[in-house]
Order: sequence, then structure tokens, then C-alpha cells
Amino acid sequence: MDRKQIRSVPIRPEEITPKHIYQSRRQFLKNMGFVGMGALLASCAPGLTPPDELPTGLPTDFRTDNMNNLLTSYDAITGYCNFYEFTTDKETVDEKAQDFVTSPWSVAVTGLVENPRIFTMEEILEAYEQEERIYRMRCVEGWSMVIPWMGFPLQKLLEDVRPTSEAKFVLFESALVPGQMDNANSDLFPFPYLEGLRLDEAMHDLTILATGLYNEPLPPQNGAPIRLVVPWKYGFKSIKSIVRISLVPDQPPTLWNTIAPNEYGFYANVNPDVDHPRWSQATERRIGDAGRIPTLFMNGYAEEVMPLYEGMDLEENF
Ligand SMILES: Nc1nc2c(c(=O)[nH]1)N[C@H]1C(S)=C(S)[C@@H](COP(=O)(O)O)O[C@H]1N2
Ligand SMILES: [Mo]
Repeated sequence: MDRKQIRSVPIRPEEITPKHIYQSRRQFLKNMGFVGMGALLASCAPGLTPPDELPTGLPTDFRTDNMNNLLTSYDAITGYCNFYEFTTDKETVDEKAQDFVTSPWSVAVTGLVENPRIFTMEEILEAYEQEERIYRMRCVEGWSMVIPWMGFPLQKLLEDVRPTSEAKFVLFESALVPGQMDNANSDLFPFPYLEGLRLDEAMHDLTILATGLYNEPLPPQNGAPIRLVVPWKYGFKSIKSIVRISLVPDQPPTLWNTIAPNEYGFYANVNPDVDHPRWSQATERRIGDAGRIPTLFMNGYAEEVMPLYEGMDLEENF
């Protein structure tokens, strides 16, 4: 495929959340007996517009969709998850994470910054206007989704804490709550889950901190109340339920890169030409669709992100 043809494709606001998905989800949850008052209240929280009334004035620069114009359903996005602190079984993460306490919550932003700060979640939502970003998400395991996130550019938060000139990388840390996460003391994973970006990657317009999806607050299984989304990288970079962001001078150790450096590179840019040692990365299964589709270089965001990697050997720095 000619990579020049891969561009971000605009999507019409009215396509974003067909009313029937929104309603059928409620019915589904009710039938399953999942919905406590808390969940109902959260999804009707003030300030969140019901998806079927989504205003057309939302920022649209990064509304991109997949090759066949379909969003992954809310049920699939929230029912098929990777969140290893709870379980390695994708289909029961939602149940296991159901009682994860995500309020009150705060995020410490520390390290090489002039203005270190602990933000409460309320302060974050107040300070940074939430916008919609529809992104492809490609897991390193070979499946993908198209997800309508709500969030804001990480760049805005980083600018507010003013990284010093020594800051070159950003380290992110997930919450680790053994009493609430069944797999927290796993021998296989050296939790807390850590991830990192080079500072210029973290400052890129496409990099967001997400606080919602389908215009509702993030559910715990998707990384409530705040998680990273870096759409041109494999999904494992998009760390969930963040409690700390540190500006650091050197490339930080990260969970997957520490466990298996030959399989999971620090950069982890989606690249159909660089296979995982145990499987091809040339194609992917779009959840909800039959068959496989070609994986796009940089997950379809090459035009936007290639300037970050000028002169870099992408096979060596995979
Ligand atoms: N803390 C934490 N963050 C995580 C993970 C995890 O296990 N723990 N899994 C990662 C992986 S492998 C993927 S593919 C995405 C999945 O995000 P989703 O479940 O919201 O689709 O989250 C990433 N972030
Ligand atoms: Mo993943």
C-alpha cells in the first residue's frame, strides 16, 4: 500500500454515537444487573452531553476513522480489555475491575519541572477542555479497534508544569491497589505498570490523556479515571489509571520492555514491516469485523508523526 495515501479521514459528528448503541448498552447493563446507582449517576454526570445530542462545534481536527467508517461498539471496547493488574483474561476485566475505586483521584506531576504539582481529577477536568478524538487502537497482539475518546492533549498539562531543559523523557505510572486488583502481586509482572515517551512524542498533538469514551466517563476496565492514548504506537504504551507523571533525563525502564526487550521495544511504533519475534505484524483483526485487514504504518498516522523520527532507524529502534 502506498503510504502517501494513508491520511486521517474526517467523520461526521452524527456518525459518532448512533442512539441505538447508547440505549442498547443501558438495556444490556440493566439486563445483566450491572448498573448500580453509581454507574447510572456517573453516566449522566453534569457537563457530559448525551451522545445523541453531540454538538457539532466540538474540535474536529483529529476525528479519524478506520478504513470502512465503523466505530467499534461500546460493548466491545468495554468488554474486551487488557488490564493485567486485574486479570490476563480480556473478557473478565470488566467484572474484575467493577469495584475499582477511581474517586477521589489525583495525579502527581514531578521530576524535572519548574512547577511540580499534584492535580486532583476535578482540577484536571476544570483546567483542560475535553475534546473528542476518534483514534484507531492497535494492540501488539494483532487486534484493533476504533475508539471515540474524550480527553485533552498531554502537551497542555506538561506546558503548565514547565519541563526544565534537562527533561528528555516522560515516565508514567499506573495505580497499584492490591486489595482491589486480583493480579497485583503476580510473579509474572513487576507492577506497578510503567510506560514512557520521549518528550517530543509526549508533546505531539495526537498524544492525549483520555478521561472518557463514547462521551461518558471512562469505565474502570478502560483505565479510569485517566489514561494515556498514543494512537500511532502499540496499545501497551497507552497506560491506564495514571497516578504519576515524571519528567526524567534518560529513557526510563518500562514494564513490557523490561520483561521482554527483544519483543517489546521502547518506541513500539506500529509497523507492519517489523514483525514481533513470534508473529507477523502485517495484518490485524478489527474487533467486530470478520477477517483481517492490513496494518497501517504508524497505525495510519505517519503524516503527522514521521517528523519525530527523522534519521532514526525504525527497525533498530522498534
Ligand atoms: N496499567 C495498565 N495499562 C495498560 C495495560 C495494562 O495491562 N495495565 N494494557 C495495555 C494494553 S496491552 C492495551 S492493548 C491497552 C488496552 O486498552 P483498552 O483495554 O482500553 O482497549 O491498554 C494498555 N494499558
Ligand atoms: Mo495490547
